[in-house]
Amino acid sequence: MKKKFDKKRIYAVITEKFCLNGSSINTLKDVLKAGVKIVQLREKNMNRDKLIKLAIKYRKLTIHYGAIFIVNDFPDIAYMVKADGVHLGQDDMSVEEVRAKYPELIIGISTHCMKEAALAMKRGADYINIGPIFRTKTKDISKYKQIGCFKLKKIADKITIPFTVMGGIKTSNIRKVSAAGAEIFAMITEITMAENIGGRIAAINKTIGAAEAQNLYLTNF
Ligand code: 3NM
Repeated sequence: MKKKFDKKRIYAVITEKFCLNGSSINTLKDVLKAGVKIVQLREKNMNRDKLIKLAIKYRKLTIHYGAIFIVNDFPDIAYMVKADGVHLGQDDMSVEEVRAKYPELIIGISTHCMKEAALAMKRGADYINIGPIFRTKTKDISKYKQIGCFKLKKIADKITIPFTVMGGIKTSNIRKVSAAGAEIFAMITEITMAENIGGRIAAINKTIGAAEAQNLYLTNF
């Protein structure tokens, strides 16, 4: 049955070349042991057989730890390894096509402005990512404007499906992003380049908890 993509706070996106320890699987293990409940396998240039083998390992481990598993870019691989979902870019197969072919998959899509976000909602995405919020060296974002927290709030207010935020999200800016309406934080390097992944995730969780408490206080004030 299709899983619900709901509030899970941390969305860890793993690309092996950004793993400080050099291993996607060891990074995944640390992330899952630390309690993260959504992970994405993001490998744009990996040999297909290698990616499938890696995705099968991801599936086994994520089931063991009760985490949602999303595959970036490849709906066929997501389906083949029984992942929970697929994350699409603006240039990938459309939401409608993926939905028709693989109705069981959660479908997420990257969006970079209100217009793309509105279109993704209209097309029936299960969740969207909004980004890049801040500067990041992890992906070439030169064709996109950084969204920043002011604009994020405007977009967030109009979104009626779950959304994640990405691009330069760090423990140090989570409070600001949370105050702008974000509830699920997608991160690559803040997690995968940490020397102590478990410790970093504990710190992120603590920061999100404090930010949520502060937001609640301000709304009830
Ligand atoms: N997508 P980091 S930003 C993969 O805005 C990706 O769509 C983005 O990496 C988008 O957490 C991004 O290390 C890179 O900044 C995020």
